[in-house]
Amino acid sequence: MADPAALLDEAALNAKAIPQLDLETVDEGYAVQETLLARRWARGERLVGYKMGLTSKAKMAQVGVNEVIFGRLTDAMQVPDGGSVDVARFIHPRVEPEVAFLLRDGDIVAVAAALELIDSRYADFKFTLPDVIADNTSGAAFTVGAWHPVPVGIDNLGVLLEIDGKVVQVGSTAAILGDPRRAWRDGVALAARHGVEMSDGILLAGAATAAVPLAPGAHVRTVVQSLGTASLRALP
Ligand code: 0L1
Ligand code: MG
Repeated sequence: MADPAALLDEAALNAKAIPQLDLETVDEGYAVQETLLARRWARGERLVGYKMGLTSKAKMAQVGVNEVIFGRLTDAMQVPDGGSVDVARFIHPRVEPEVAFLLRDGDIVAVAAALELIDSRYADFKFTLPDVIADNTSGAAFTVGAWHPVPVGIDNLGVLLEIDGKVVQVGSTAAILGDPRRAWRDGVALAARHGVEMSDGILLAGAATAAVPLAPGAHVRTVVQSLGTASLRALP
Protein backbone atom coordinates (compact mmCIF):
# COMPACT_ATOMS: atom_id res chain seq x y z
CA MET A 1 0.00 0.00 0.00
CA ALA A 2 1.13 3.59 -0.63
CA ASP A 3 2.27 5.53 2.45
CA PRO A 4 -1.00 6.01 4.43
CA ALA A 5 0.15 9.37 5.86
CA ALA A 6 0.85 10.66 2.33
CA LEU A 7 -2.57 9.47 1.13
CA LEU A 8 -4.30 11.29 4.02
CA ASP A 9 -2.19 14.43 3.59
CA GLU A 10 -2.91 14.62 -0.13
CA ALA A 11 -6.63 13.93 0.44
CA ALA A 12 -6.73 16.96 2.76
CA LEU A 13 -4.63 19.16 0.47
CA ASN A 14 -6.76 18.32 -2.59
CA ALA A 15 -10.10 18.14 -0.69
CA LYS A 16 -10.65 14.74 -2.27
CA ALA A 17 -11.85 11.77 -0.24
CA ILE A 18 -9.98 8.48 -0.21
CA PRO A 19 -11.18 4.93 0.55
CA GLN A 20 -10.66 3.60 4.08
CA LEU A 21 -7.13 2.47 4.84
CA ASP A 22 -8.19 -0.48 7.03
CA LEU A 23 -5.28 -0.04 9.42
CA GLU A 24 -5.32 -2.83 11.97
CA THR A 25 -4.47 -1.39 15.37
CA VAL A 26 -4.84 1.79 17.39
CA ASP A 27 -1.04 1.95 17.72
CA GLU A 28 -0.74 1.83 13.95
CA GLY A 29 -3.32 4.69 13.75
CA TYR A 30 -1.26 6.91 16.09
CA ALA A 31 1.95 6.09 14.22
CA VAL A 32 0.34 7.23 10.94
CA GLN A 33 -1.04 10.35 12.68
CA GLU A 34 2.51 11.17 13.83
CA THR A 35 3.89 10.79 10.29
CA LEU A 36 1.01 12.84 8.87
CA LEU A 37 1.73 15.65 11.32
CA ALA A 38 5.46 15.44 10.55
CA ARG A 39 4.64 16.33 6.94
CA ARG A 40 2.73 19.38 8.19
CA TRP A 41 5.54 20.48 10.57
CA ALA A 42 7.89 20.20 7.56
CA ARG A 43 5.61 22.66 5.69
CA GLY A 44 5.91 25.15 8.59
CA GLU A 45 2.74 24.44 10.62
CA ARG A 46 3.13 24.72 14.39
CA LEU A 47 1.55 22.68 17.17
CA VAL A 48 -0.89 24.83 19.18
CA GLY A 49 -2.71 22.12 21.09
CA TYR A 50 -4.69 18.91 21.09
CA LYS A 51 -8.21 17.64 20.59
CA MET A 52 -10.17 14.83 22.10
CA GLY A 53 -12.56 12.84 19.92
CA LEU A 54 -15.37 10.35 20.53
CA THR A 55 -15.95 11.80 24.01
CA SER A 56 -19.72 11.36 23.94
CA LYS A 57 -21.58 8.06 24.29
CA ALA A 58 -23.49 8.94 21.10
CA LYS A 59 -20.28 9.31 19.04
CA MET A 60 -18.73 6.19 20.56
CA ALA A 61 -21.85 4.25 19.58
CA GLN A 62 -21.71 5.75 16.07
CA VAL A 63 -18.19 4.35 15.55
CA GLY A 64 -18.91 1.20 17.64
CA VAL A 65 -16.15 1.78 20.22
CA ASN A 66 -15.84 2.56 23.88
CA GLU A 67 -12.72 4.70 24.00
CA VAL A 68 -11.69 8.29 23.45
CA ILE A 69 -9.06 9.30 20.90
CA PHE A 70 -6.77 12.30 20.56
CA GLY A 71 -5.44 14.42 17.72
CA ARG A 72 -3.34 17.57 17.29
CA LEU A 73 -4.28 21.19 16.59
CA THR A 74 -2.00 23.29 14.39
CA ASP A 75 -1.83 27.05 13.89
CA ALA A 76 -3.09 26.58 10.31
CA MET A 77 -6.31 25.04 11.69
CA GLN A 78 -7.17 28.01 13.94
CA VAL A 79 -9.81 30.50 12.80
CA PRO A 80 -10.06 33.69 14.89
CA ASP A 81 -13.26 34.04 16.90
CA GLY A 82 -15.78 35.72 14.55
CA GLY A 83 -13.51 35.03 11.57
CA SER A 84 -14.14 33.35 8.24
CA VAL A 85 -13.15 29.97 6.88
CA ASP A 86 -13.10 28.81 3.27
CA VAL A 87 -15.06 25.57 3.41
CA ALA A 88 -14.20 24.79 -0.22
CA ARG A 89 -10.86 23.61 1.28
CA PHE A 90 -12.72 20.70 2.90
CA ILE A 91 -14.42 17.56 1.64
CA HIS A 92 -17.62 17.31 3.71
CA PRO A 93 -17.18 19.62 6.70
CA ARG A 94 -19.30 19.41 9.81
CA VAL A 95 -19.29 21.71 12.82
CA GLU A 96 -19.74 20.86 16.50
CA PRO A 97 -19.83 22.89 19.72
CA GLU A 98 -17.02 22.16 22.16
CA VAL A 99 -15.44 23.23 25.43
CA ALA A 100 -11.80 24.34 25.14
CA PHE A 101 -9.23 24.36 27.92
CA LEU A 102 -6.03 26.36 28.03
CA LEU A 103 -3.28 24.19 29.52
CA ARG A 104 -0.10 25.44 31.18
CA ASP A 105 2.43 23.11 32.77
CA GLY A 106 -0.14 20.33 33.01
CA ASP A 107 -2.90 22.41 34.64
CA ILE A 108 -6.07 23.95 33.26
CA VAL A 109 -5.70 27.74 33.53
CA ALA A 110 -8.72 28.91 31.51
CA VAL A 111 -11.80 27.63 29.71
CA ALA A 112 -13.78 28.85 26.68
CA ALA A 113 -16.63 28.02 24.34
CA ALA A 114 -15.30 26.66 21.04
CA LEU A 115 -16.33 25.34 17.64
CA GLU A 116 -14.64 22.45 15.88
CA LEU A 117 -14.88 21.76 12.15
CA ILE A 118 -14.41 18.10 11.45
CA ASP A 119 -13.83 16.71 7.97
CA SER A 120 -13.13 13.05 7.47
CA ARG A 121 -10.68 12.45 4.66
CA TYR A 122 -12.47 9.12 4.07
CA ALA A 123 -15.33 8.77 1.61
CA ASP A 124 -18.80 9.09 3.17
CA PHE A 125 -17.29 9.90 6.63
CA LYS A 126 -16.88 6.11 7.10
CA PHE A 127 -13.87 4.75 8.99
CA THR A 128 -12.60 2.29 11.54
CA LEU A 129 -11.10 3.45 14.84
CA PRO A 130 -7.44 3.07 13.69
CA ASP A 131 -8.29 4.85 10.42
CA VAL A 132 -9.87 7.90 12.12
CA ILE A 133 -6.94 8.14 14.55
CA ALA A 134 -4.56 8.16 11.56
CA ASP A 135 -6.68 10.97 10.03
CA ASN A 136 -5.88 13.26 12.98
CA THR A 137 -9.32 12.33 14.40
CA SER A 138 -11.10 14.18 11.57
CA GLY A 139 -9.70 17.53 12.77
CA ALA A 140 -9.98 20.31 10.17
CA ALA A 141 -10.34 23.74 11.85
CA PHE A 142 -11.40 25.30 15.14
CA THR A 143 -12.33 28.58 16.79
CA VAL A 144 -11.98 29.42 20.47
CA GLY A 145 -14.03 32.17 22.16
CA ALA A 146 -12.80 34.43 24.95
CA TRP A 147 -10.94 32.63 27.73
CA HIS A 148 -12.51 32.64 31.21
CA PRO A 149 -11.29 31.55 34.64
CA VAL A 150 -12.61 28.02 35.25
CA PRO A 151 -15.98 28.24 37.06
CA VAL A 152 -16.60 25.84 39.96
CA GLY A 153 -18.89 23.45 38.07
CA ILE A 154 -18.59 22.88 34.33
CA ASP A 155 -20.15 19.42 34.30
CA ASN A 156 -23.67 20.43 33.25
CA LEU A 157 -23.60 23.72 31.36
CA GLY A 158 -26.21 24.31 28.65
CA VAL A 159 -24.87 24.41 25.07
CA LEU A 160 -26.56 25.80 21.95
CA LEU A 161 -25.39 25.53 18.38
CA GLU A 162 -26.86 28.15 16.04
CA ILE A 163 -26.65 28.35 12.26
CA ASP A 164 -27.70 31.68 10.74
CA GLY A 165 -29.29 32.65 14.07
CA LYS A 166 -31.43 29.49 14.33
CA VAL A 167 -30.78 26.95 17.09
CA VAL A 168 -29.94 23.63 15.40
CA GLN A 169 -28.59 21.64 18.37
CA VAL A 170 -29.13 21.84 22.11
CA GLY A 171 -26.95 19.95 24.58
CA SER A 172 -25.02 19.98 27.80
CA THR A 173 -21.35 19.75 28.70
CA ALA A 174 -22.43 16.59 30.58
CA ALA A 175 -22.35 14.89 27.15
CA ILE A 176 -18.53 15.24 27.25
CA LEU A 177 -17.77 12.13 29.33
CA GLY A 178 -19.99 13.45 32.13
CA ASP A 179 -17.61 16.38 32.71
CA PRO A 180 -15.18 17.99 30.22
CA ARG A 181 -12.46 17.76 32.89
CA ARG A 182 -12.72 13.98 32.64
CA ALA A 183 -11.96 14.27 28.91
CA TRP A 184 -8.86 16.27 29.85
CA ARG A 185 -7.74 13.69 32.45
CA ASP A 186 -8.42 10.74 30.14
CA GLY A 187 -6.72 12.60 27.29
CA VAL A 188 -3.56 13.29 29.28
CA ALA A 189 -3.33 9.61 30.27
CA LEU A 190 -4.07 8.36 26.75
CA ALA A 191 -1.56 10.74 25.15
CA ALA A 192 1.10 9.69 27.70
CA ARG A 193 0.53 6.04 26.73
CA HIS A 194 1.39 7.08 23.17
CA GLY A 195 4.46 9.08 24.17
CA VAL A 196 2.81 12.51 23.92
CA GLU A 197 2.88 15.07 26.74
CA MET A 198 -0.42 16.96 26.65
CA SER A 199 0.56 19.68 29.11
CA ASP A 200 0.50 23.04 27.28
CA GLY A 201 -1.65 24.79 24.71
CA ILE A 202 -5.29 24.52 23.70
CA LEU A 203 -7.27 21.35 24.36
CA LEU A 204 -10.62 20.82 22.64
CA ALA A 205 -12.28 18.54 25.19
CA GLY A 206 -15.01 17.20 22.93
CA ALA A 207 -18.38 17.90 21.41
CA ALA A 208 -21.49 18.59 23.45
CA THR A 209 -23.92 17.77 20.60
CA ALA A 210 -23.91 15.94 17.28
CA ALA A 211 -21.95 17.61 14.47
CA VAL A 212 -23.97 19.28 11.69
CA PRO A 213 -22.99 19.79 8.04
CA LEU A 214 -21.44 23.20 7.38
CA ALA A 215 -22.59 24.84 4.13
CA PRO A 216 -20.87 27.74 2.35
CA GLY A 217 -22.13 31.11 3.60
CA ALA A 218 -23.36 29.81 6.96
CA HIS A 219 -22.78 31.82 10.13
CA VAL A 220 -22.19 29.48 13.07
CA ARG A 221 -22.26 30.36 16.74
CA THR A 222 -22.16 28.36 19.93
CA VAL A 223 -23.33 29.65 23.27
CA VAL A 224 -22.11 27.80 26.36
CA GLN A 225 -23.70 28.74 29.68
CA SER A 226 -21.22 30.72 31.84
CA LEU A 227 -18.49 30.43 29.16
CA GLY A 228 -19.80 32.80 26.48
CA THR A 229 -19.72 32.28 22.74
CA ALA A 230 -17.54 31.33 19.80
CA SER A 231 -18.47 32.01 16.18
CA LEU A 232 -17.24 31.76 12.62
CA ARG A 233 -18.53 32.30 9.11
CA ALA A 234 -18.13 29.86 6.24
CA LEU A 235 -17.17 31.84 3.12
CA PRO A 236 -19.84 31.71 0.38
O1 0L1 B 1 -13.98 15.49 17.27
C1 0L1 B 1 -14.51 14.38 17.20
O2 0L1 B 1 -15.17 13.87 18.12
C2 0L1 B 1 -14.36 13.63 15.90
C3 0L1 B 1 -13.76 12.31 16.17
C4 0L1 B 1 -13.80 11.46 14.95
C5 0L1 B 1 -15.16 10.94 14.62
C6 0L1 B 1 -15.87 11.83 13.65
O3 0L1 B 1 -15.28 12.22 12.63
O4 0L1 B 1 -17.05 12.10 13.89
MG1 MG C 1 -14.66 17.35 18.18
